[in-house]
Amino acid sequence: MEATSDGDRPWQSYHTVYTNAKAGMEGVDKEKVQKIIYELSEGSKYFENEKRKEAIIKQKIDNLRTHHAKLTEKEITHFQRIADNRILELEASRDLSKIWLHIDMDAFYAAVATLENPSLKGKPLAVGSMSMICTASYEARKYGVRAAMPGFIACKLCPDLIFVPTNFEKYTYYSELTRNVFSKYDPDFIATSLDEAYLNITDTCSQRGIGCEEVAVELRNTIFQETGLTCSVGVAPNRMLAKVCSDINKPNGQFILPNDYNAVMTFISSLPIRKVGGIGKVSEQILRDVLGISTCADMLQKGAVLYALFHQCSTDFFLSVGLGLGGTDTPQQKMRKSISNERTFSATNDESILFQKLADIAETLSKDMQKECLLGRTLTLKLKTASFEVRTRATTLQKFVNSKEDILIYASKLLRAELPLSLRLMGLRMSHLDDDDKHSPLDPMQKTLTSFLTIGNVAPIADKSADFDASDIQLSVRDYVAVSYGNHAESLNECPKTRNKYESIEKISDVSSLFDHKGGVVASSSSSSRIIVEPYWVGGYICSQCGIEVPASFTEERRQHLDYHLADMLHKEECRSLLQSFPHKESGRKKQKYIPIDAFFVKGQKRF
Ligand code: DCP
Ligand code: MG
Repeated sequence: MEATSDGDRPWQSYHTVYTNAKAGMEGVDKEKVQKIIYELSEGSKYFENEKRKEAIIKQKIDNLRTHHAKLTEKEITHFQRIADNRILELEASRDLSKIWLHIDMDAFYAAVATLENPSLKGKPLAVGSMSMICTASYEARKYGVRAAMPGFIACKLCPDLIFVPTNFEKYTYYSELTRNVFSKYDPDFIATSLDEAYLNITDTCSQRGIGCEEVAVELRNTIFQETGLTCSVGVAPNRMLAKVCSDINKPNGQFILPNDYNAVMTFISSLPIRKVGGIGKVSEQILRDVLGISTCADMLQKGAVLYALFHQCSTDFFLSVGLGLGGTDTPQQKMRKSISNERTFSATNDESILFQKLADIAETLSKDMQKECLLGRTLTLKLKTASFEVRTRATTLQKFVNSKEDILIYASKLLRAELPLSLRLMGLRMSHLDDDDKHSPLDPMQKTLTSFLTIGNVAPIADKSADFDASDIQLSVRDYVAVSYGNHAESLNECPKTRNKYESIEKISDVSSLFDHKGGVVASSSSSSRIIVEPYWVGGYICSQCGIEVPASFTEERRQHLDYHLADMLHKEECRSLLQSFPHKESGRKKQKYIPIDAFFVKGQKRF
């Protein structure tokens, strides 16, 4: 933001999520929008939070620049060799045999509102309220109005703006209609939100002997016939590229990137990094300001320095972006098994209100779980404070649960440990799920204990890939990560959002959370005897803990997956301490310090 360094035009560097261009905002007078947003938000908590984040990022950029400047020729040569080898390996993994289609409904909530009330057609429309809007029609976007923007700012940008309230029943209804169509083209389609999905259309194309272009046109027509809504489609050899492509001809358009090496490399050579899912505002800023990287192709040129400055899994991701690689296999269904519900509301520190809201969320979550016959064992509480800091706290239960009462007991315990606090969002997520007919409630505890006894210490191996001390940047990045989640769809005003097991993520957020990994020891259970290292993504997509693959763009999936492992680690700590009371089982082991599980939920302690 650097608001003070720009003299009489401080808004010029005031880049917020509101000033990011979305489809349909190409001709917008960016400076005018920035000025209005700056003036209206100056002094607000949002403004303060943006300043705080900016200071953290600036510090990180300075540290990285210093580190960059200190790199010796020998180090550069060393990292260049690593980068060259990795590029060869990544290239060898290129799979051009699959055809992926990404579909994204156009101005979804606004389009549904217009369908229900045709008099709104062609008018500047915002869905939401004065405090927050969820989306805007393309007519409104011309004025700079966009999702996640407070309504009062939107009004200033577009005085004729019409507001309509949200209607989640309707969105779910239309979303179901679209999913019925998707399943005809790919029964294993991956829905990433109510209005977006990835379809592997390889089989459809070959079985029907038609090209992907024809499939895309037919699919869009069918969606329109079934729903009356338009959508945009991108087709490419992998999901990363397909998503980029679906945005190119929005609204009501499509873009096909052929399954051809030269076509992919040409496409990627001038693609701005920001267009790639997982590279958000912060990643873009860091890569640009530290290394002068602006296009995907630049990533390949800077491979050595990337390896020198960032953790291997981050750099692997960057290089794969530079090569135009992305997910081509359908992730295992198991990975999408988590269920959550969250609400945004006007910030309050009234504990009775907060506990009432928590009870409401627990009730919705419980109902959704029961509807899907799911039981869960890892409960995560997500909080967004009045100052926009996001915290997550997780606990692993001794048994699988899905009743409101059970969920509320543990959720309340997690919340109580954080209070007093003024909050604007709360959410509950249940992961580590199972079908309720598969296990008796006591099974998991038994299973964990047994596996511990047979496998022994399962702490993952610390990353030793780097002889680089990242301690200088680690703290600031951790802080940033804690505040960075949720720029996106979490800004709804009092609107419940339940994701089911088929909805893996709402939106892609920033891969900058990966930056923090060099030397990424996060939880030290006992400083002398044992170190727990947070699992990380080997090669950018393989979990270091269990080997399961989750593509980089599945940010929410990854978060849930890591939550699960972290909670599991904590649970194993408990088991380990229990075992210490049986010396004959522990002979030959070093004494472990018992860390009560509650210690990890102490106020202010961040695990993410
Ligand atoms: N949404 C939200 N809050 C956000 C972003 C989105 O509530 N910050 C909701 C409203 C959108 C829906 O999710 O209608 C789909 O999000 P998209 O990002 O796909 O946006 P749209 O479908 O509205 O527009 P586009 O045509 O750009 O896809
Ligand atoms: Mg959309």
